[in-house]
Amino acid sequence: MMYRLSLISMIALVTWSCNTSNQSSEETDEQEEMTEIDRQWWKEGTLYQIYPQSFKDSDGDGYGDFRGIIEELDYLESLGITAVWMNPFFESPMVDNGYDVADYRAINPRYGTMEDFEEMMTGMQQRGIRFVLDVVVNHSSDQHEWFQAAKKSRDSEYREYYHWWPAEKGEPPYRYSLFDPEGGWDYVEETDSYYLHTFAEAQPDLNWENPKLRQEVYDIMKFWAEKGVDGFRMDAFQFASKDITYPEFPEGYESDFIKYHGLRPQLHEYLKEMYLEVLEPYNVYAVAEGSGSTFQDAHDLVDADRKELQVAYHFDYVSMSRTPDRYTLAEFKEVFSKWDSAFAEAGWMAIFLSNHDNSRMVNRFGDPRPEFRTVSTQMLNTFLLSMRGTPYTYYGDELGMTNIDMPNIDEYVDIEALGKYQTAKAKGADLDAFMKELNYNSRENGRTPMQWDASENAGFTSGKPWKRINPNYVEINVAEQNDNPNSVLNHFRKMTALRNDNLVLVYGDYELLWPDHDQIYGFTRTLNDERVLVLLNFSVEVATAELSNTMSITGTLINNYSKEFNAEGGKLSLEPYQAVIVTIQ
Ligand code: TEU
Repeated sequence: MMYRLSLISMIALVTWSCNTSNQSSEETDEQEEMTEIDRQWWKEGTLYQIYPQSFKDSDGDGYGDFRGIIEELDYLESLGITAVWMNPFFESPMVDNGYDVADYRAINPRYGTMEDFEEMMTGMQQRGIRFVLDVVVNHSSDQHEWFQAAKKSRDSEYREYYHWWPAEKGEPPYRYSLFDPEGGWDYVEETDSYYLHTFAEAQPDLNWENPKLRQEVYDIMKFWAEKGVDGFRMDAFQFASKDITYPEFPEGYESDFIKYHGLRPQLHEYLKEMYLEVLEPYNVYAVAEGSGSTFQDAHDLVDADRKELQVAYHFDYVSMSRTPDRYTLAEFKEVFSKWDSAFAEAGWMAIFLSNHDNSRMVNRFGDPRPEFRTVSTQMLNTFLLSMRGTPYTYYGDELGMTNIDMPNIDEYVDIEALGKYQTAKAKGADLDAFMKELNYNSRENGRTPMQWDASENAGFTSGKPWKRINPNYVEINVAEQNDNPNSVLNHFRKMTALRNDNLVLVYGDYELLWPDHDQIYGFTRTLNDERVLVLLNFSVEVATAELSNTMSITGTLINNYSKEFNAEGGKLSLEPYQAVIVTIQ
């Protein structure tokens, strides 16, 4: 009902028209009648991120694979999601779990074949789920044939695909590496030179200043666009353009390395070129991983008139709550509210609370204790799915999957964690304190296998899982939650349905209420005459607030407590982690 009312008064300016293959003609007619809003499929609905190695194993080798995902296509559809972003599954020596690509057109056999991929993607698209590919082109693997040829001869046709510093010029100017404690240059004996790597030693940076390399990248993207992918997530692209005169950077510059390594003006030229070569002709969109350091940087990347990328995915919330002393609700409100206001008039962004580079959402922002895990995860999912911006849900967060306890470094395989450990050790840091923090925030937490049921190995694999399964799978799993109407899973499904049916939750203006309240995060969303109020108790205590007398509640859309929500006389009272969305006038 609300959906229809909002549509009547609007005409979409579909400036960059979306793929209409699974839109009904009725919907298309309605879009033509709309005004004011630039409707796009990638703004509406919910995106679900799958870490393929950990989702479902079909052949018992302990690694998730495409056929495992095919087995769960109906599950994906049941979630009410509208797109899937999958982490890399290309040929790779797996130094950084696939973010080190050795062949951009080949599938790592661990995940299956190209036929399996096509069947999986088509299966999603037939269910109204678009597919977003991870494009990792700031760097390749050192096993890529380009690098293998480039490192052997200074005359190789691929030499200029990478960044080199000839040893006869002496030591190269220091460059910071995110994963390598020894810095960003590594020596290669064959050609007596150093190559640059922003990430691990096995991830040499590609030279975007070279037009031939850029053309290779566009050709790779076209290859996948022709296979039918609907969008791209541009991994670490901020670092792609470099000043190849390699100036010295001031000492200690790494504390602000994005300023030095990221978003050179030339990058915008390259993105415009990519837009014209790939995004526009193939009618696909692209998400920016990282958005510079200012709002202006983000706008310059994603505003429609820039013709570069389309969705900003910034890191401000990621920086919050990285340590076990966590965040304050005031900070949380401030970060989300300021980004919302920055995008109120132009541009678009993703909203997320976790991903494969972070620990689990409920540990960082909610309350993982068994008695509060369900309600606090539901509260966070209510938040995620009622904000402006496209919600990006990480697999397992629809169940309330939690961090895994890994106090001992011997169990860690992630290159980032191992690099940080080496650095801490070399600096003589307090290793007990370091391990405590790593256990809380490491990327390993978010990569444990999906918890399907209470059987051995959580129904993830019949073999030995590549990574230890969180022992709490016995309580937290899909099978257990499927039949429980009050589960995190069924609440998530209600939220996706609510968002899909109410454009006010997608496009409505956001207004923060009670900015100083230290328990409640309340905000309204307004689109024409539609108005909803989102009420979230971020605390373990009952929380109260008073509603302004200009607002009256007309109905309840969702409530994670079975007790009826009432607000007699404008007095609100929320149970611990209660989350309610009401309509208001
Ligand atoms: O991450 C890019 C990035 O900027 C990282 O610093 C990220 O913030 C860090 O890993 C967080 O702990 C991307 C991918 O998301 C990441 O998984 C890869 O390891 C990285 O690129 C290299 O490809």
